[in-house]
Amino acid sequence: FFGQVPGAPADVIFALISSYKADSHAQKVDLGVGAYRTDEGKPWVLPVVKKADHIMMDDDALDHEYLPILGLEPFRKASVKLILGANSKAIAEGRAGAAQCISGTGAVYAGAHFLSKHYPIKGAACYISKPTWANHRAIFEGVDMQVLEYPYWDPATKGLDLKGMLRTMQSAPNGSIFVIHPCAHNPTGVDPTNDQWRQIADVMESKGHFPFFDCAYQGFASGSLDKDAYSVRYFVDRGFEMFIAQSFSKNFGLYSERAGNLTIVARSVEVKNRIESQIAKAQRAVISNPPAYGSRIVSVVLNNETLYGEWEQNLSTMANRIIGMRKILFDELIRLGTPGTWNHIVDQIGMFSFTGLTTSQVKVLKEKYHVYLTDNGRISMAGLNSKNVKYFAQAVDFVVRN
Ligand code: PLP
Ligand code: TYF
Repeated sequence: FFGQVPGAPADVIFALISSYKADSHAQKVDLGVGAYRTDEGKPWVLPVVKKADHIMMDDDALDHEYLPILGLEPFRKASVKLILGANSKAIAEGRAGAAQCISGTGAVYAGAHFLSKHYPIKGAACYISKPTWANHRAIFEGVDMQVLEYPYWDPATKGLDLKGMLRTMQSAPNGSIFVIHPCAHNPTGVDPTNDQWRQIADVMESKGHFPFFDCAYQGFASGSLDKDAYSVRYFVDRGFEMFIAQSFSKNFGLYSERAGNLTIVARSVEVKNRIESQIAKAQRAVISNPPAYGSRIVSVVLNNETLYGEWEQNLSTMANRIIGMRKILFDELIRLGTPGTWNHIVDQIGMFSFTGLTTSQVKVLKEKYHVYLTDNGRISMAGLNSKNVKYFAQAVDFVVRN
């Protein structure tokens, strides 16, 4: 049957993980995947997650029955509250809905799939930022939507190309779909300011565009969960209907447990219920119902004031270590007198830095220094630690000079 099937290319990031693992060099450095590491370069199980684990293990009432199709009720409620804020008018008015999904990826997929079936404007295109997380294109093309790009990164300023972004939003047909990173943009680490969000909302409102937020790093950008939700809450206050895909992979360190949620802000309770019913129908055919373990952990923490406070502290530990590494890397490059400007290393936020290194420089980093990062020059800051940051700075210094 399958003699004609062509092979598909490997996922870039997962291929990078494999080549890093296969490298036996003692000083190898992994700056590829966006996963938090301790200063010892090890994965970190958050202490609050360990606590939640024990609470669950001691709970004799827990069983392994199926969850409902849309997932664990207290998880869904808490996820919506986390992103929209406890005082959100959308929650008070009962028009905020939720579907537990297979982590952030599954939430983007569930939303994209729904839009491909039910978006009122036939043939509406979906705009993603240039650059963005590679899966955005794959997911929206996978549900047969036309994918276009809006400018985001300005290589000249190593910052946001706000003009280009607004120009594209302005010239896109009315009612287009825009996938937006609410905080800690992947891969650039560049976010709009509050005033820039206002300008973006102004254009999107006047054009009747639909915002689809993909929130994979709440708590990682500013270290404050509320501040990181600013853009989403601002858009809700302005009266937008929207989807928000939420991932708990990074902020809970639950990568493999696939805990995520699609928050839906609709114009009315009625419409919210109908959207949820359609997503439930689609979800039934794809996963039947979501997995329980990760969502139970998240739910235990989000629904307990003490544990919530501990989670915030764990988040600060991660965010602050990353900020510290930015500073050390920056200082090192300045000390070495590495040609170019490096302020963007400390100005960018979240898990990633978009260094501005070229594909050929990245190649030398890998071949000569055993430093692994994506071809676009993105580094996962969490891969840097007190033992390898100077080595990395020297490697960058070399490739920039040669
Ligand atoms: N969206 C963005 C922008 C991401 O960077 C990621 C992963 O890092 C995700 C979504 C989804 O990740 P996951 O499926 O592990 O929640
Ligand atoms: O960009 C990253 O490193 C994270 C991790 O299919 C990731 O988003 C990468 C690829 C993928 C899923 C997660």
